[in-house]
Amino acid sequence: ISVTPVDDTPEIAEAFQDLTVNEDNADTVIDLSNHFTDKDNDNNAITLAVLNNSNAALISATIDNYQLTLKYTENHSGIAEIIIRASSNEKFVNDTLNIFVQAIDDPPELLTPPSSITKNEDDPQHIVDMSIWFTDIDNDDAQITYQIIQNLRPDIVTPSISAKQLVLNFTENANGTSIIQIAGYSNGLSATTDLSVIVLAVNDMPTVSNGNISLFED
Ligand SMILES: [Ca+2]
Ligand SMILES: [Ca+2]
Ligand SMILES: [Ca+2]
Ligand SMILES: [Ca+2]
Repeated sequence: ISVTPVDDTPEIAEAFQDLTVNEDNADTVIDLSNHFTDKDNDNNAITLAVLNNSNAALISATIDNYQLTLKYTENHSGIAEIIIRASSNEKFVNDTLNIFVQAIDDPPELLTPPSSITKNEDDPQHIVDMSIWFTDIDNDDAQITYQIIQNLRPDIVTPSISAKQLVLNFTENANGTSIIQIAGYSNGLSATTDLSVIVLAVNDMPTVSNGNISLFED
């Protein structure tokens, strides 16, 4: 009687559990050195490979020395299915890892800081477009709303907001420098920026306060 040795396929020793992480999570490293077994040989004779990654735009999956490393694409969320193949002496088994990356609402960010504004005393109303100041990675920037947080010199300039416009009205005969702090809000989160408003003094023409003007006679 001759007994022909049978090469058994490798097996999954401990199946993957679903993995849930947040957007922009640090890399996940999973030790796979005992994830698969083979009756015929030691685990270190098993070779591992990423057979398929259903969402490479979301996650990169690499295996080095039985360590599976998952890297998450910045500001991306969604689902990926990673299939790992364990091969041993030309036989193989696959295991599937489901990964759920949950979206996180990022606060808006300052995109284009406003340039300072220099005006002359008694200049007419000035309007500033704020629509390019802030950006939000999660949604259209058109959804950002604005609020005046602080005005350093209300005695020289009065700011008000109309949609995405900052309206500046200047106080008569007042000059100096004000700093106006503006917040951009997106879905309850905010960023702020400062706008410098410089009002230059202008020498007013002398005015006649009563009808009596004394002129020198020669
Ligand atoms: Ca085997
Ligand atoms: Ca993010
Ligand atoms: Ca986000
Ligand atoms: Ca956001």
